Amino acid sequence: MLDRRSLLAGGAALFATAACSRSTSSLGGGGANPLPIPPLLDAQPGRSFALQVQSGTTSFYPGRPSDTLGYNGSYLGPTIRVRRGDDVAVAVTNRLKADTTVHWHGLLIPGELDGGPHQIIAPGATWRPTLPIRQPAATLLYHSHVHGLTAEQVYSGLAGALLVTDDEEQGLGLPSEYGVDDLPLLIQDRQFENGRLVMPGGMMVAMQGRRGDTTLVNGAVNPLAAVPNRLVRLRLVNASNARIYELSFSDQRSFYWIGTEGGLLERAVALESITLAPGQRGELLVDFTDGRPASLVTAADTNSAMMGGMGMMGRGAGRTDAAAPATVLRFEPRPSGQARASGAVPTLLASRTRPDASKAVRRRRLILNMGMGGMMGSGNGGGGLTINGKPFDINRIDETVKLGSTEIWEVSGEMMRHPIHIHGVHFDVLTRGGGQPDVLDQGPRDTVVVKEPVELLIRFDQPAKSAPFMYHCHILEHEDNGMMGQFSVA
Ligand SMILES: [Cu+2]
Repeated sequence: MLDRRSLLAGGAALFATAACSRSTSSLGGGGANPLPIPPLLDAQPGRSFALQVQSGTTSFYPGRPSDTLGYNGSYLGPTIRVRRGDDVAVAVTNRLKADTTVHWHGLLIPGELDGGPHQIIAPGATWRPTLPIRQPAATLLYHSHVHGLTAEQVYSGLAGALLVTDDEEQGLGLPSEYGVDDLPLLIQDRQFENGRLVMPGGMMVAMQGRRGDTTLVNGAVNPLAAVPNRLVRLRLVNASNARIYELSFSDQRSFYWIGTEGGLLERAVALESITLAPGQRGELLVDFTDGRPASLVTAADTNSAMMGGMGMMGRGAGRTDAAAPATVLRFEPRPSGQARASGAVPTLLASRTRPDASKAVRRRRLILNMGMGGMMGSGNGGGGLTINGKPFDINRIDETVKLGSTEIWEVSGEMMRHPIHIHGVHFDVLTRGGGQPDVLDQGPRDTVVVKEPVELLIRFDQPAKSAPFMYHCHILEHEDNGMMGQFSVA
């Protein structure tokens, strides 16, 4: 049996050492690992930050090192914080033996700064974009987006959280002590064999996306978060390759949903569960003042292109339990010693000007195809994974959009649920399946799940002329195998 007592023996200790105010020695909890808090890389003082893309080893289980990738560390990366209004000078150095890119997922910046497949960073090279931060406070993420290797590089660890802050957000009195009552939570599923990370492959992976039977938060298995017994802000980031989580608390407590990919909602929404697809983020306020422990749990993974579910078909790694319900993160509230003056949830969070549907000048339709070719589509030449029947071609611009215009994109997906992500924009969900959007569709978005057609109202305010923007399925194996297109904005 694996000894899960402590993560500290392994290479992931670099995160734990950065957990500053959290005492790791105070965490008992019978086999749990203290939730690692990624180091905070605050770009505000110098309006700059640097990332080293590197390989290393990480012991998810003590004494069982796995080969992994990370930014400024062996697995995942620091939490980068930038401020609205700043121009942030970035240096990303690639210490890998392979090409990589760093995509600023959700940042509204011109195409040549986006970090997509066109901004390759060769081994040994340094990429130096300057990022103009001009959008409201939000929880974003950054990750590899080198075409054909995105899924493998993200699975190996190339992802991190990117926070945008501004005066309006800071004036709300939301929980804001990083790592204490304001927690970034990167949720991932991974497959282990004998305690070592393995990368499932084969036809099922190409078809369904790479999934695993173990849930990690911030790189820790079986994590436990000690939180103050007050209102706590959770910044959920689905950094998984393919799994859609249906998240709730083990004691069915309700919580407030306050933010989407694009930033804060206009009003907090009381919920008991929330769905989070790969690439999506959700900010929650959870009240721990009663001091009672609770677990964030996920329902079974039902997103499958196969009749009868994944378990019938076996899996690349020979496991059939990756779709099971799982505990994601346990919380243990502790007396915080300081009574928080304003523990209340603000009624109004943000005001925003929504795009006007009557201003839409054009309608486009995207169908995320799997076809029967998807059955054979294990990589190149299978042909089933496309958008509108066309597999991704980096030399083809699929759509040309006028800068400053508003459009309606109708997007649907075949055979299973697909998270569509569009670079360089935020959008609103106008309709879903021909009717009203779901409660969970509201707010400014950059990634939404489609199967039934959804109508997205999009304003294109960022130029993409010298390099195009991408739109793609955020099941990374679908994206790598062709379910991606590109558009210019000029
Ligand atoms: Cu897909």
